[in-house]
Amino acid sequence: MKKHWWQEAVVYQVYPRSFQDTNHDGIGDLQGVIKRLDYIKTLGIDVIWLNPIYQSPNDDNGYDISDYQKVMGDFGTMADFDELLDKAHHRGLKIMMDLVVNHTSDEHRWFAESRASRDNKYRDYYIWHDPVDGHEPNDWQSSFSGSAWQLDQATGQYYLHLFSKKQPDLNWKNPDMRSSVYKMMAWWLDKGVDGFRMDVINLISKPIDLEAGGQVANGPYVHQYLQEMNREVLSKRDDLITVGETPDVKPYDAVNYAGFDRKELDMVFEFEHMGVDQDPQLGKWRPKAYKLSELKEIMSKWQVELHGKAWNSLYWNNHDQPRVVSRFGNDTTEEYRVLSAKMLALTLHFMQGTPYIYQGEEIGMTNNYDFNSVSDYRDIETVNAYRELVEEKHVLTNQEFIDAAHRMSRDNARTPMQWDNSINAGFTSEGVDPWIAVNSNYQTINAEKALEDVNSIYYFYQRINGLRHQFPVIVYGNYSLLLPNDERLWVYKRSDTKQTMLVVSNFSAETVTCDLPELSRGHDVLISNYKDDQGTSIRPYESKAYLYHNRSVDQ
Ligand code: TEU
Ligand code: CA
Repeated sequence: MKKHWWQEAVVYQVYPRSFQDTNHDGIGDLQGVIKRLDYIKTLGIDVIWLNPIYQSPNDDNGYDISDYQKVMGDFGTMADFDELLDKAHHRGLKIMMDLVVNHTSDEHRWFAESRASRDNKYRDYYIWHDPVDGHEPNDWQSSFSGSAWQLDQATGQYYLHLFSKKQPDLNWKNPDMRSSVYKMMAWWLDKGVDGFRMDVINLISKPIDLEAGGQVANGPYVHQYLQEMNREVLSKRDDLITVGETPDVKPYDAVNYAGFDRKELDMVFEFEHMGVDQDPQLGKWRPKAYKLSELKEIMSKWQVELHGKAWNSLYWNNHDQPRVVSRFGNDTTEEYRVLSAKMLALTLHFMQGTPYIYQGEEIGMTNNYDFNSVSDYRDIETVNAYRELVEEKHVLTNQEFIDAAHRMSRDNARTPMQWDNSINAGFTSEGVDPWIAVNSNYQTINAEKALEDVNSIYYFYQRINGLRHQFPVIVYGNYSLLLPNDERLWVYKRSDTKQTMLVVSNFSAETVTCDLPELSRGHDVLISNYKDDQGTSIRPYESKAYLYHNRSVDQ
């Protein structure tokens, strides 16, 4: 199998709006990212994924783009971006941009033209449909509540929007539209960016039959479009990194999107493991307890079914997901928060795939339980779901919704990065109101404190990143799960011809005896979140990696 640099890389995701404000407007900006490049480099990062920085009315915080080749005023200027790119490259940090081409903002000039008249040359850049019996063309629903169709009075047709009504879906069947996207991509690559994270890229090909119900993902022409994009743009550059965000994919889909020989994408973000604590009907708005055995089964399946065929991404967090230490760890005490954050990091990062660390994850930032009214939330997904489920359909009470939002709202990931224990956590200056409230635990949880504490989660991530760069078996080795049915321990092996590694993690607050023979063999403890090793006795949230030299533990 040909090796690629991005298989050994570690990515750090920056949500600029919430990362660092430097011009006292309460909104993070590009100069703020520049200010924190050394903090990111010191963590052992190779690539920074920047969430969208393009001109946008911010209906969906930048995922509604009105000009792909202009920087959003809130974040600064193109000169600031050029400075960031240059200073990142000087530090050996690559920059991956967020490519949002399933849809634009309704304020994009293409849409302004498209909606102007039925015979406008941009009409076919979007997906328009006549009313059916005076109503929406079908029953597709937006991810942000309500119908996925919006009637445009001027021309008497509906346009499709899988997300907000200010995010009209682009028509990928239109070759002129596709070539406009490829030109824009090439423009950014000519500036020297190093790759793209592609937003809901498996939604770009809509089902042929609009009467088709069910899922829109993985439509009939998606692979033709991605192979064309690769041919026209990506293949013409060396050493890019690309990752597709692909809701509703299974491993066999991923082998088609990210197969080593497919000439489409390098890897994808799957969502299967992010669904273990969600209700089948109400999803995140009726969260449920998850079973470790189910989480292990899903992630182990992805490890095994992609091995040798395609590449995995590895993530617990991003700007759409709640904070993992609150979700799959234990944030109820400082001791358990620190132990379980480290346990989650080691468990994830010693698997096969490219790890993505979301800002704040490296200091164990938690969900925000301070928000007690829907007015505290900023995320369109949360606000629209409240209107639909509480106010319109009365499916949930106000408190049930707030309890669910405390656990699952995307805003849990979007509260400002906690840099120090000053007012506003050093995200913005004192006396300035940040665009969303800072989590009140910033005096306990902040980067400055982490950098001063050799036992902090930050330095544990730094060690993990170092080990990944040191031991090929972590990157390329086989993966096999042990104790699949155990609901407290996650134990897996990584092996190649030279080395075997064992990772043992306790997802519970109890001490568990693990009498696997592997635990009593001669080994070195490579890394642990405890100071000592008590062999088969695995303490609360303990996580350790054993390295067996020159022989498989089966021997
Ligand atoms: O998210 C796509 C997506 O599937 C989200 O709706 C996600 O499933 C949901 O938020 C999880 O609760 C991408 C971006 O990451 C997201 O921020 C945007 O809102 C969305 O696309 C539209 O661009
Ligand atoms: Ca700012």
